[in-house]
Amino acid sequence: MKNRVMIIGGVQAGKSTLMNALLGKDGQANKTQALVYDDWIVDTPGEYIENPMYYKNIMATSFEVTHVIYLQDATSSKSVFPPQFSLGIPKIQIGVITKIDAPHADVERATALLQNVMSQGPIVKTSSWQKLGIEFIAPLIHLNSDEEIRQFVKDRDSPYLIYCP
Ligand SMILES: Nc1nc2c(ncn2[C@@H]2O[C@H](COP(=O)(O)OP(=O)(O)O)[C@@H](O)[C@H]2O)c(=O)[nH]1
Ligand SMILES: [Mg+2]
Repeated sequence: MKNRVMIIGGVQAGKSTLMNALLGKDGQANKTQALVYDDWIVDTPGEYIENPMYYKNIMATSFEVTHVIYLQDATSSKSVFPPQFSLGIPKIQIGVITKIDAPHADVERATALLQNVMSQGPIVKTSSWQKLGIEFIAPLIHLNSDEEIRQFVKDRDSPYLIYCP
């Protein structure tokens, strides 16, 4: 299977804007009403994670990907994920924090929220608007083990990329 990532996160958290930034597409992201497949990324509607009725759609879609991005909005004080949600999806996990440029962004809070979702793994701190941190995401999707990812994070030595715990 070709390496591919599914992005999950709340409504308005910045998933589609991130997808466009990763694919080099500019302009406003439309409201995501259904799964959107483009090249190596699958974008999901925020409703999929906000309403447990749709968890089965997340599970079904996960069979089509090698990696999952758990996305946390830095401006939000709450997580849309149940605790340890990533344990239920046997795919390589990547945490992404969005909107770190925003005036009310709290990156430490977002990091703590993601650590309740993911047992371990990389966390990328990003701004799609200011193009911060996003350059690390495509290379991470090419790596096929947590060990390689841990080494990648160590080698980059960047404030925008950490490995947890
Ligand atoms: N400050 C800031 N706002 C962003 C960023 N990325 C997205 N947004 C805004 O957040 C809102 C939701 O974005 P969208 O990508 O549609 O979220 P989605 O529902 O998760 O797909 C929009 O108003 C975006 O312009 C960012 O990097 N910084
Ligand atoms: Mg969207």
